[in-house]
Amino acid sequence: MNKRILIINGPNLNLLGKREPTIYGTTTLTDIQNTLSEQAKQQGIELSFIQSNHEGELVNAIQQQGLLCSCEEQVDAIIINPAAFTHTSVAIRDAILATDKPFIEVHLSNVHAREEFRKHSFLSDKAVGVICGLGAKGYEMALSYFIDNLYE
Ligand code: CA2
Repeated sequence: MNKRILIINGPNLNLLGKREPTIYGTTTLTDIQNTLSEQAKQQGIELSFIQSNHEGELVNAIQQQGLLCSCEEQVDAIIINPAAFTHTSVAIRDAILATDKPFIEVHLSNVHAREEFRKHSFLSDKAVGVICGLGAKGYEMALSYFIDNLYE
């Protein structure tokens, strides 16, 4: 059966490529999703995407796709850029942990080279891995990791 991976993007990431290109680059979220879809298609992996500016919507999507639907429909892994919710959201942490699925945390920017408050993440200690500072490439690397490791 094909593996499924959920790609989650948090608040304001819908603005990618349209504002603040010096920090977040010129690639749009649609560009990122198209590249990932192409990468996944070649490997027979099914991706689903959610971007939301609302914490509760992200929690609902994580519950729905990682826990509440039938076993065959559940995702096998999660790639998440929680954006600002990285540094604030116990609710997203709890939802992700409740799924018991492996996840990789991705950040476009190097959060450790920015403001102090960006150094703390409510997810990193439970992630399979954390990728930051490599721009859109970070999502591709996370997907590549799961492509190589989900079948073990
Ligand atoms: O570097 C990342 O990927 C972040 O998750 C991005 C978040 C930030 O709060 C995290 O600390 C690090 C912010 C996303 C905002 O995205 C924008 C994109 C274009 C223009 C304005 C904001």
